[in-house]
Amino acid sequence: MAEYKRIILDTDIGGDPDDSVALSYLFEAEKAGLCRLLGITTCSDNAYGAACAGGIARYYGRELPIGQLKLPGVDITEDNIESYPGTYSKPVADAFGGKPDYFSAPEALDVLKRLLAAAEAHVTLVTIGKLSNIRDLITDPEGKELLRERCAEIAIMGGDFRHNADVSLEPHAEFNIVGDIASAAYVVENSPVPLALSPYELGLTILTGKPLIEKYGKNHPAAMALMLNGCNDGRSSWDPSTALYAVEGEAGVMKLSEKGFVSVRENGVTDFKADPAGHCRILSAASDPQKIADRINSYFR
Ligand SMILES: [Ca+2]
Repeated sequence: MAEYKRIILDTDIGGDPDDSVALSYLFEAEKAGLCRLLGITTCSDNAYGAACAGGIARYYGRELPIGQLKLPGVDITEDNIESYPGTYSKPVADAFGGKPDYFSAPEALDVLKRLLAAAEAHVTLVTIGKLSNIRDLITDPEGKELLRERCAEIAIMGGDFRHNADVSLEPHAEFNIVGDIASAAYVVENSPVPLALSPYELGLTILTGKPLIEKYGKNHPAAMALMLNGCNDGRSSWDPSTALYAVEGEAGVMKLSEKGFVSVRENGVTDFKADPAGHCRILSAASDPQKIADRINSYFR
């Protein structure tokens, strides 16, 4: 039997709908025998991230550990939880019976450590939100050791490096980096395992998810997420491209840069400097970027 990729996903699901498309791709790839999704953690700025991810898992007939980052400094109770809904996470969780809820969900860091400790072979960690949970994992001595032992690579949706190639461009600070600049800076500097970064410019112009809308309408959780956000032609593929790389590698449609170091400025702008001693590489399209979207969408038809 061909070896499959073991995947752990950390996601800020509930805001931008491309997380829901990425998660659906992972479950479709799992059905195709390409990977096994071991568990999910959320770093969402809403209180329904875990339940939303659980709704998508339930749609695909899967039960798996799901952890939620309990929002630091925020005391969410039954009385104020409606103030933290996210744009689509609550409707998707409600419609698809998503569990666990915010109160019963285990802490994301505990789930990450438990999943790594139980992994039978090397896993690929995929992050498609801010890097808060990953910093927590690396600053935890046991977590850092588990990463070193059990994780082959972290695939990160984050950064924007266009100004490094064309110095006339104004640098753009990317959303996932800006969401927690200190954590992003810490992770790119201190990760004990190699990093592959899928930058803003890779997924920006290519849309995925439309076949789910055409085939299922609101009967599919990711299609529902897209429709609730007005993305009836699909959504930019930042997160799905990162998931595709984690499962299938360059897949003939992407290519990795040479090795180097990524740094994060105080304002969230990212820079890449090629260096054979570096542990970071940057993804780009191998040829026509549309081929990346076509490959992801092919699982949804
Ligand atoms: Ca995301």
